[in-house]
Amino acid sequence: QSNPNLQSRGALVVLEGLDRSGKSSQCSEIVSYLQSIGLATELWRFPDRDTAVGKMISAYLSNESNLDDHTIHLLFSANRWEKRDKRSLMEEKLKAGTTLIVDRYSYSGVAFSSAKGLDFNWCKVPETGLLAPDIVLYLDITPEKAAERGGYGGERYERLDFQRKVREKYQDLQDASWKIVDACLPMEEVQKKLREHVLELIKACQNGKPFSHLWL
Ligand code: T5A
Ligand code: NA
Repeated sequence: QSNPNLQSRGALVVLEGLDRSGKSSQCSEIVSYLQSIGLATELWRFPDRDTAVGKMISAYLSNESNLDDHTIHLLFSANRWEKRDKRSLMEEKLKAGTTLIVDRYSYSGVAFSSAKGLDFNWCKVPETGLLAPDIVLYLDITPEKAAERGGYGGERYERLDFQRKVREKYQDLQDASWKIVDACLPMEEVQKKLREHVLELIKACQNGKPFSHLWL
């Protein structure tokens, strides 16, 4: 806090969880809330389906195309690296004081691909060197509960047996930056817990918190 080399910056917040755990709903809630109290905030999401790579990912997820497991893994990773293109846009935004709320990140990349049977450590390698989130808010739900929510079954990974494996892999990825939040609570209660974590973190980042990179 007293170190003059530490510049005030925005926070890098990642939401993770199984399909239908409530990530997208909660991300937009947090963004609106933070903006409403005057904090510069942006919503990011991965996959970003709008880029050239993102369009390939989107076709794969909706079963319009088939790709080898390694290939799609690297595309998901490339989709994160392309947002880094020469300079780190993410880092620039954060340094300018903007907080980023990110719907899925490298943890999804590793959890989903390793759940298919790819080597866990191999899956982590292409993510190495990306900016590490200041916090990972994991929306915890059983695959059975998640499946009871609307619209399940449309995309490639939305199967119970598969989501069970993904949940195990997520458990293997947990580190000190993770906060586990019960995603089965009513939405407002989930939001309250997320806000508390995020506000505390933003304060720390305003006082200057060093950046770190995956996978530390
Ligand atoms: N993937 C992703 C990889 O394999 N590798 C990678 O590197 C990355 C980044 C697409 C897929 O890609 C995989 C993971 C995914 O399978 P996506 O586009 O983010 O990822 O799609 P989903 O995660 O499937 O997004 P969903 O829209 O299904 O889930 P969300 O965002 O978690 O849930 P949300 O907010 O849309 O809510 C789902 C429903 O639940 C209700 C909501 O109203 C909504 O109807 N709900 C609640 N109901 C009761 N109580 C609560 N607390 C609720 N919260 C939400
Ligand atoms: Na989503």
